[in-house]
Amino acid sequence: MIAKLQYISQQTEALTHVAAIHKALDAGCDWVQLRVKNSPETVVARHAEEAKKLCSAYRAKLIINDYPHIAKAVEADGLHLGLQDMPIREARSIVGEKMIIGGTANTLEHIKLRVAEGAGYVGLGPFRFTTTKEKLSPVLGLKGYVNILSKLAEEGVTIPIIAIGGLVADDVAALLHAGVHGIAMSGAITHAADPADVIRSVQQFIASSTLAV
Ligand code: TZP
Ligand code: MG
Repeated sequence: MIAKLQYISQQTEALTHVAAIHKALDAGCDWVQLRVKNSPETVVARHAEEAKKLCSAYRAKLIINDYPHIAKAVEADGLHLGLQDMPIREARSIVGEKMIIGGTANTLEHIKLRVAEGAGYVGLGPFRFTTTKEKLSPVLGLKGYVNILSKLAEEGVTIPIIAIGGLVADDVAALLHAGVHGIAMSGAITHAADPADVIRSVQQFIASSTLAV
């Protein structure tokens, strides 16, 4: 089962990745992605070990961005790969059959590629401009999501779609209504004065959208 809210880790002046993850876990996140950019693999591996210990203590799921060997070594629950990363099929041979592999997409064609590759979910975005990711793909906006999701439905393509990119709690209801399975958030949680308040709002939107179905 793919969760409805994924926290994407982000380092700040005040917080390391692991401290940011700890804060998100305390605030109620139960699905976390360790996303470390521009660091040597040995450093990422150390963060991953610490993140794994923390997530296990909180009974939260841990996804590792970019590094199949690290995901395997720390026995993460999942691996997330971008379009420029190792193909999902190749990563599967490293991480084994059980691990969830999520893949990034920006278009309908990317989603179909991810399905063909055997992804367990797709991170579709960006929803709007964000400084969290470098080399951002074209912004989709709500219209872009509605367009892509309706074509997926027409063509009978089923895979959990996770919206990502500049999301705040107030975006969640419309995106769930458009048909996304869940959402991924980084900055809106990391930089919140009260992350628990953001997570509570998101979870309320999720609960009311589930009731509406
Ligand atoms: N992929 C597309 S946008 C994005 C990623 C990893 C960044 C998400 O972070 P934020 O701070 O929620 O915009
Ligand atoms: Mg990547």
